[in-house]
Amino acid sequence: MKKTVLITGATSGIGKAAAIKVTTLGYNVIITGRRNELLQSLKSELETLGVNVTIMNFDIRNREATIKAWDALPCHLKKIDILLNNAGLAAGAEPIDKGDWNDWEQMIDTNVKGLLTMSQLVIPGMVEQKSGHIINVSSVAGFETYANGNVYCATKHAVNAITKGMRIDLLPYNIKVSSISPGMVNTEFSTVRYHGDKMKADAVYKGLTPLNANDVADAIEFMITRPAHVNVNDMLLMPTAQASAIYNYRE
Ligand code: NDP
Ligand code: 8X3
Repeated sequence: MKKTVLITGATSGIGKAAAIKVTTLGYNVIITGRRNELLQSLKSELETLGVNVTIMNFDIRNREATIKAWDALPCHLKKIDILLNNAGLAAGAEPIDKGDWNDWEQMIDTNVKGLLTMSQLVIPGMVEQKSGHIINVSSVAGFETYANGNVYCATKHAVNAITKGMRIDLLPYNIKVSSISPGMVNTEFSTVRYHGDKMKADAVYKGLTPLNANDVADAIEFMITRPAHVNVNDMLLMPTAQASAIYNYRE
């Protein structure tokens, strides 16, 4: 029987690349996000590979909507083998004294509370079946705090703490818990961070070659294809031109 992967935030970037990757590997997939038209077109694309694709269309900040979407799944689809907690964003890049409360709330509600809501829905099934793999998308920002990164970095530090806590608490149930922590990846991330300002977003990647979403999907493939007794705790994946959150080399 094909295994099922649930990916939050599959409408673009890393989540979309991961959805394409896992379906190519033969997994069935549940894809989530707010932009339903993008979910529909991805579903049509992936179904040509002969796998089952299910859409869950909700805003992960809305706990009730997330629970409702989960409850609407047929029972057999609630048996999740791999949960990729990917939905997330940075909103704004301001010093702490100038930050926007709405941006802060959006990041905390998506990156931390959304991840917890989805995990809380999926974990009981994994505990019951005594198997599963949770992969949380963290960031280099989960290890380092950089200027104007304050709250975004805090959310990814929280993701790292939650990942470690999950790994400990789920030990008796044969559930693998990993995180993947990329540096710069050229997705919609920077456009979202700068509220649609393309000039600012493009400047992030100027003069260097960032990772692309498929590079991250390749790393996720490595994680999910290890033997049963091997867990990748974390993978810090950087562009060659980025030594840390702060040190880059630009031509
Ligand atoms: P994208 O903006 O391309 O993708 C973000 C995804 O998250 C989209 O599918 C979006 O779907 C979904 N999402 C965002 N907010 C919500 C919400 N409220 N409800 C449901 N879904 C939501 O960025 P990336 O692919 O780069 O980001 C994916 C993850 O990778 C994030 O957690 C990010 O923090 C992390 N990351 C990114 C890095 C980068 O440099 N790009 C580096 C390190 C980590 P929709 O808008 O349709 O709801
Ligand atoms: C995204 C990478 O360096 O902008 O998590 O924080 S960074």
